Amino acid sequence: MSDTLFNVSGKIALVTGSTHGLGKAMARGLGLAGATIIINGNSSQEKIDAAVAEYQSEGITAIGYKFNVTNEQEVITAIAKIEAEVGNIDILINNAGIIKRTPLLEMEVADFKEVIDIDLVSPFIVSKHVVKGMVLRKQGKVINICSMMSEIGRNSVGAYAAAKGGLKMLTKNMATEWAKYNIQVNGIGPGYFATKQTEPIRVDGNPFNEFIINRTPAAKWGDPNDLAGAAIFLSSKASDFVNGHILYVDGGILATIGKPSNEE
Ligand code: GCO
Repeated sequence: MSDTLFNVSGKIALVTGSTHGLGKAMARGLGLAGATIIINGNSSQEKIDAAVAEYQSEGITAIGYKFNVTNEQEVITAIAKIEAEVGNIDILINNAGIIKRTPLLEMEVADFKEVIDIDLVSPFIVSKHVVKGMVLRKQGKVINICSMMSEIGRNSVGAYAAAKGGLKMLTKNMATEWAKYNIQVNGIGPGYFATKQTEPIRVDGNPFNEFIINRTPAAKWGDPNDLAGAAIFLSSKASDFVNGHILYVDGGILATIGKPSNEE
């Protein structure tokens, strides 16, 4: 029974920003579960090729496409190409994102806008063009990668928090508009994970490292592979009546106010 419920084999999943980090871990999880993975990145073809080779070495069917998720024309062209060369996209994970850690009073408007553009506007652009096909087929799954910062703030990440808070509401609105086409739109809200993006705040000796471990009931940084289960659930039949939900995978951070550092 659960075999069919959580089955994603044969499905085609586009994961934006999947050459590294959380996107890669989620794409890998779906790939190991039998989905065909469309890898996307925008930095270089070499990086995409290297990621594709890595996925393939694990027996995953993966194909790479380089395009800029903030450029609507590039997105339209890439999606048409993917659909012609690989097939219809069943699952879209809007994962590509950046962070700039700059206090608001010191932040340039251009930098603020760049974060909003990549983290909030691009999920709109990519979804708009992928979902058109899903509407025709009356079936689809969209997962927007949110954040702890969809719910709470933190010094220096104002633009990112504004984008991720917006992405939570965009998720709810997409769910509202598209549920009638049998398209489920949900979010995953990762807590603090050990990735390259968090490396600068995770290094030993940085007080933030100890702070996060103390702040997280599970008392550790997450392993990116811990996101695979949530990605599979929200990509499969098991979530067919789950709409507009943000599934936080955070070791319990949002469940608690935290504790003083001298408390076990
Ligand atoms: C930060 C982090 C964020 C978090 C993440 C929490 O500086 O606060 O780097 O990116 O890792 O988004 O959900």
